[in-house]
Formats: sequence, C-alpha cells, structure tokens
Amino acid sequence: MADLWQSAMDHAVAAAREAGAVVREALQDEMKVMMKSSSVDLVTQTDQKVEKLIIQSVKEKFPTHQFIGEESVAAGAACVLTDCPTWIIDPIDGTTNFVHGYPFVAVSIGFAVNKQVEFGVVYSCIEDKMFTARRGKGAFCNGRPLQVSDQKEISQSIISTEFGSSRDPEAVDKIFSSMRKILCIPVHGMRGAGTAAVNMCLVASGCVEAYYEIGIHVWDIAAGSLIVSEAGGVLMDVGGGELDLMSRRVVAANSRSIAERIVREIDGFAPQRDDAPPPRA
Ligand code: LIP
Repeated sequence: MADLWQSAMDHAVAAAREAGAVVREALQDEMKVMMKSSSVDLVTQTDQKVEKLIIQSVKEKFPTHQFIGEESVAAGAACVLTDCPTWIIDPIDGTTNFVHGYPFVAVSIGFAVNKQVEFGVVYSCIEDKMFTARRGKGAFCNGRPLQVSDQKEISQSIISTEFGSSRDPEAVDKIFSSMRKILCIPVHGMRGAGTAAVNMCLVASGCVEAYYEIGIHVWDIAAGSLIVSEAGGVLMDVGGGELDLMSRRVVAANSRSIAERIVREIDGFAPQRDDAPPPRA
C-alpha cells in the first residue's frame, strides 16, 4: 500500500506546483474578491478555480478517494474526516495575502487515511518553496531535509501566531491577551506570515520555534502538521492535549517544553468545530 501513497503524493506535488502557477498568474490580473463568513473572511474566483482543478485531477487517478476542500465546504459540502483516503485541500492558504499581494501564499494538500495524515504538501508559490513530508520518511523543502530549531529557551525564541479572521470582541481580547503574555515571557519576537501552512513550514525549517493559533481550519493545518512532526517537531492542542485536526486549535513547536510553556500563557476558547453538524434550519 505504501507504493500507492507515494504515487498519490507525487500527484499532490505536481498538482500543487500547477496550482501555484495559476495563483502566480492570477496575481497579475484584476481580482474579483468575495466575502464568506464576514467582511474579513475573503475568497476569490482563483481559490475556487484552483480547488476544482486539484480535485478533478485527483478524481481521475483516485476515483474512490474523498475530499475536504475549503471552498467545497464553503459551498455546503460536508466537513467530516472518515477512515477513507481523504485529500484535505486549501487551494490558497493566505487568501487575504493573495488579495493584497503580500508575498506569502500557499497551496496546501494533506492526505489522511484512517484519520492519520500520511503525506503533506505545502507549496509556498511566490517563494517557489515546495515543502513535503511522508509519514516516517522525513520532511523536505525543495528536496533538502528539514529539522526544527534546537533552541531550548523560549526567551531566545521567535513565536508565530495570527490575529485570524474573527472580529468578535471577546475572541479578539483573548487573542491579544495570549500574545501579550507570550511576548512578555519575554520572547525574542512574534511573527505571522498570514498563512497557517507557511507558519508551520517555518517551524519545520527551524527559523521559528513555535506557532499557535485558534480559529484555523483542518485544511490550513493538515499538511503542515505532518511536515512539522517529520522535521522533529511537536503538535498539540492549545490546552496541552493531543492535536485534534477538526478542533480549529493548534500548537506546533520545536519541542514539547516550548509547546507546553506557550500553552500555559494561552487564553483558550473553542470555536465551532470543523465537523460540527450544520445549524438546524
Ligand atoms: C488563513 C489561515 C491563517 C488565519 C487566517 C485564514 P485562508 O487561511 O492560514 O492562519 O489566521 O484567518 O484563516 O483563509 O487564507 O485559507
């Protein structure tokens, strides 16, 4: 079966590279920007086009596989992770960056079987960096092995997070409260690329010691979670327990001690899960 997943991963890399070319091309054109859950939760026709391209190409080769795609879910598809081979796709992670021409935009493709990610592909398409990982076989950027930072001290670390797309005052207060407490540990600095997938690849690359966020979705983190763990990193929930891909909460770090130190400072809250049943009509 391992050979089959390798051919699926090879397909994912090719599809991500092709999608990245479409994204770069679209950056040159006038964009039609639409709103999803709010005026700051954006989507473009390129997000929708790229997701359709990837899904159609996969269906031709793997017709029995299932999909969780950001824009398919936005259009009403179920967001349920079963034991079936499932492609977890964010066609443009960093859509707000894409709309503004801010140069961190990624195509993220995770692949899970029995609810366990078997490979992850994140193509940071403006940087032309192809991050890949297969379970048990390491993590790479453009073919070069990745290793998380060996920094043991959080006071000498860079921590990344995002403000996210919620503008709910209570959630925003918790986001800022967490950032303030972590900044004042103190840490060397706080950063955010504007895309969860790239933030996680920066942890895997060793230039950021940890990334955390509440509010992301399974398609933002599925691929990156394996890239971090295969680079020697640790994943957990913001409450310190095991990472739950559908919970919309994540901590990705170079070590358990730094992850747990961050968890101590986070004012947690629980957004509606990705797999929550739709509200009754
Ligand atoms: C984005 C995430 C980011 C989060 C943004 C947004 P999108 O994903 O990658 O971490 O802070 O609010 O959700 O919507 O660009 O695919």
